[in-house]
Amino acid sequence: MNLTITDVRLTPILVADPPLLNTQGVHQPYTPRLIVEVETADAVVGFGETYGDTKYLELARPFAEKLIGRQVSDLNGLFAVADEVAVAETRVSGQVDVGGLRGVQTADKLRLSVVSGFEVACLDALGKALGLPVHALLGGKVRDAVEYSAYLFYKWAGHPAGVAAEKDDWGAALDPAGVVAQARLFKERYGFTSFKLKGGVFPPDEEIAAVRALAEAFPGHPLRLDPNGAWSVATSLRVAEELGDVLEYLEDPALGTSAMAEVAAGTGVPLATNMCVTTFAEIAEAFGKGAVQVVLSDHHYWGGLRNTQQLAAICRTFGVGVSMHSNTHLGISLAAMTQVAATVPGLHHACDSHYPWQSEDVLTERLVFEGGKVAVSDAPGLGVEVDRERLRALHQRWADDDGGLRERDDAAAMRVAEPGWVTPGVPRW
Ligand code: GKR
Ligand code: MG
Repeated sequence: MNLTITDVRLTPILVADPPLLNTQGVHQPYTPRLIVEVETADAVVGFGETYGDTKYLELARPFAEKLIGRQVSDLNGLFAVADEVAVAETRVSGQVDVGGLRGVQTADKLRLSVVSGFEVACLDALGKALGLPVHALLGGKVRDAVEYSAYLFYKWAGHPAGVAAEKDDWGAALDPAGVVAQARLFKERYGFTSFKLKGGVFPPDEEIAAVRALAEAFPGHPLRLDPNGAWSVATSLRVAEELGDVLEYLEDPALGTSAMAEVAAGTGVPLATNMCVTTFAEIAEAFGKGAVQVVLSDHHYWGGLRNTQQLAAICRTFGVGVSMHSNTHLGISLAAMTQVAATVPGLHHACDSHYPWQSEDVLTERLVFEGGKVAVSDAPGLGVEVDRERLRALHQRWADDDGGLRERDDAAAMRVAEPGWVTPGVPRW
């Protein structure tokens, strides 16, 4: 068996995304993703997926070149490659951005997001070469299915008139009744039994009413609300007080570790985050201050599946829960999330996934949620097959784009409907 990497292919794509609202704006009609392929000397091909904006692509290109001649089994070596590439790539050598819905964006996080795409592709290829599922390469599964939660969004019925977009059949959800109707559809279509509402869109009282309506419609089901740090400490505490009896957890109510710690000190409602603990460097302060009770890992920005396992071990050690964050992603990433989640002991909260919102995929067969769960594949690698024609078509859309869709920008998308829109300051309420 020859595990030497002989070719690496990067395919940026644009995939359809419905008009989902968040505190920064609205999703664009198409969103970028990057599909990574590594091929071995034995012609085994492994697939990975990561964020697809230009800054990721620019880092992935020199990274890809450096992988030729290395072994797909050399997963630790990927981090050294990332360091070499980043040193050469001066544009990402400092702080990249302090905002965003996924916490502070540092050069380190950008690098790790790129590593994750290659790590998953290498694991997929290695598994296929050895005839083993990825979960076996990660130490073996401790469950046969992984539970996901319905990811509810306030949304418009469609993208603004005149904007090229795919249609979706979810309808609008702009008030409590709309949110409940959406939740019913999620339950009907996928069997989800826990529900998360993306908040930070409307004044807190309206979102409290929506969660109350969910609690009435689905008594006893786990509920979460995530305003992406849009609230002050006082507002967060008021919402926690009002919804404490029905929330499984409150996700990133306020921005930053200090504010989260203040909220945590004032409420018994557990706090989850995918914004203030997004790198290993952020753990000590947040855990030391008791700022979060559940960390939502995103294997993309934590640097892959093995780093996700390490994060889970640290959380376990400190008595902090772990689950998974999701951003617009396709089936390759859902398969990767499912494989690693299958290996994590003590996964007590259903993972997030945007996948139901993505009507397009690059797989020959979409992954299926049954009873809100994805079965853990025991097939070699990730257990998914890529449809080359779909991949080509979605890449063509990316290649043809001249409208700025290659960078996800929710505020710019909102300005199409509301020309005066600026990203709201924080706290917004
Ligand atoms: O896609 O609108 C969105 C989400 O708000 C996403 O950007 C967040 O990163 O899903 C994420 C979250 O849980 O915060
Ligand atoms: Mg979140």
